Amino acid sequence: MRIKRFVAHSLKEATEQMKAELGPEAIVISSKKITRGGPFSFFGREAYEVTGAIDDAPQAAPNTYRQRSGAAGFGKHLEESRAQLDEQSTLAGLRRVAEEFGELQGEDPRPMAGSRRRPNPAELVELRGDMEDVKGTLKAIVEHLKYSRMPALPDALQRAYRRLVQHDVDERLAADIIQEVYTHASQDQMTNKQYLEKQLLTAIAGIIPTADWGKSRRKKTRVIALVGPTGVGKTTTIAKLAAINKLLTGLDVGLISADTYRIGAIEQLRTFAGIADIPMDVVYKPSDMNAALRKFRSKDMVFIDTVGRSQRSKKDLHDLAKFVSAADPDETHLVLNASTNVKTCEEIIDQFKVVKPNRLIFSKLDEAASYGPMLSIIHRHQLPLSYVTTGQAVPDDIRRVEASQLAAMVYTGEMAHA
Ligand SMILES: Nc1nc2c(ncn2[C@@H]2O[C@H](COP(=O)(O)OP(=O)(O)OP(=O)(O)O)[C@@H](O)[C@H]2O)c(=O)[nH]1
Ligand SMILES: [Mg+2]
Repeated sequence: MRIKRFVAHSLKEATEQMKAELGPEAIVISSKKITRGGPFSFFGREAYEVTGAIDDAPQAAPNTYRQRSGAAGFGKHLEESRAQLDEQSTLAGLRRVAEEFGELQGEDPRPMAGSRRRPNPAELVELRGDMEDVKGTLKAIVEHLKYSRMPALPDALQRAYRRLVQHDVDERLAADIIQEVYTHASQDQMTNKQYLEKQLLTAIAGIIPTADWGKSRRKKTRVIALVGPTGVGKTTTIAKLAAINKLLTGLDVGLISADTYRIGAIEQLRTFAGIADIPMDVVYKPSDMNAALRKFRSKDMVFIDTVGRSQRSKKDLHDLAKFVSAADPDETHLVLNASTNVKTCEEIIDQFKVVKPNRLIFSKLDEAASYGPMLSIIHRHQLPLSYVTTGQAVPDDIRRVEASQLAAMVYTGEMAHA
């Protein structure tokens, strides 16, 4: 890959220079107006800088993909490309960019290291800005190479890969899913869009762990606790579940509130319990939990509402864990807001391990821009998804989603119909 900067009085002129020098296949990696002084300032007049690149490495010939990558298919190839990219292209590119950068600046980068002169603050600021530019340029190159190195993959699968990534599915996971479809499709099937989409949905569904809905074999009463960060919808979800199980399924249900921390929390659940005519008890300390559960021992189901806690407060989580372990629930559902980014969800799951959740509930799907993060999280942690909630209405806005429905939601970006 060759990378070069072009400076001219207009963007058009700079782009034309780039095409003339690097060829018509060259791509613009970045462009900007130059306002500061320096070697590109054209003596104080406005100037435009275009950084162009051309990948002069030979491309894989179409349809040799399958032969070259063998049974391991696309994912392996992508991994190889990534490794190659990381270890060779990127490093070599980095070196070249650094050299070209030095040349363009008219400086030899080495004297800095050897000389005793300390750069002044203005130089440091400029250097930092330049480094940011280089970082941005390299990121763009990596993106470009990633896509330009999979040209032999059938169009339908390339589109599917992009669609999954656009819907916020982790790139590696998306590649694994595409690989699964690619390695199992014949040459004819590769051109059948409907077939590929069906296989794709099956592949996505295949990586979603499913919850075991069997009744507890330990005891008659199924004890279900909901835990999670603040405001994710734990109490509302308990109201929905309790109402459905009592009013629609006809089960005998009890409620326990262990949230004596937040002002109004107990009243919130008590109001609902009154409306739905469900008995409710309040547990102020972990040692009271047993007595409350004993009171409800003839019930079919007991739901325990807990206090919302930040994943960043170890002490609070430790206290919460005492309440939960005193209840020894059959199911502990960790509630996550579907709009929370993957990194934060990861942190929540890691920190909430002290309360030993064995199910996930994603709440507020009605507010989420995409469902890809849910797939990445469920898959990575192998925690089955028990419910999703889709609005504030009790009890309507809650549902179980089958793996196939979730797969369709992730792929289409639309909520699946019940
Ligand atoms: N849009 C939307 N709002 C929801 C959903 N579920 C709950 N909410 C709203 O989210 C807000 C907080 O809900 P709560 O049930 O009190 O949340 P919580 O997790 O119990 O909160 P804390 O007990 O304070 O930690 C309320 O306004 C609910 O109506 C949902 O699925 N979609
Ligand atoms: Mg609550």
